Amino acid sequence: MAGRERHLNPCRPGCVSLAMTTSLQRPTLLLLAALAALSLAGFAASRGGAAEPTAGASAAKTVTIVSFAFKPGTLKVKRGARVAFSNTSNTTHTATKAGSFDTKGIAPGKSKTIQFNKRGTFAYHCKIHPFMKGKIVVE
Ligand SMILES: [Cu+2]
Repeated sequence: MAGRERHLNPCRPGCVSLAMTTSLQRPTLLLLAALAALSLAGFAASRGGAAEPTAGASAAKTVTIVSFAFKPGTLKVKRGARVAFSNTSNTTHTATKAGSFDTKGIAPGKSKTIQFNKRGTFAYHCKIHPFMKGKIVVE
């Protein structure tokens, strides 16, 4: 009896400290693993989410024509994105890049949508007011 206790006693602090370290480390490791998994999943989801609308071409970006300017002046989009040129001014305008795209005349209050399927920088202008300039950067 006494011999057994003496034999067990030295073990107990060791066992307890071992149990304590593992019980401390295990949740931390699990938590880290869970966080890593979550951030990976979130990353994958955000990547997938970002890629899908452009492929589906459902979400159009907008360039607003305000008086005699394109806003934003430079718009970055993903390849395949649709860009709506929305004319909020009281004059007809175009967004034109010779050889690439041409909205033709956009009457006040109207908009025209162009899909950008090629990568590159498209510097366009208004055919009616050539000083009106903008850029679409397709990535
Ligand atoms: Cu114009």
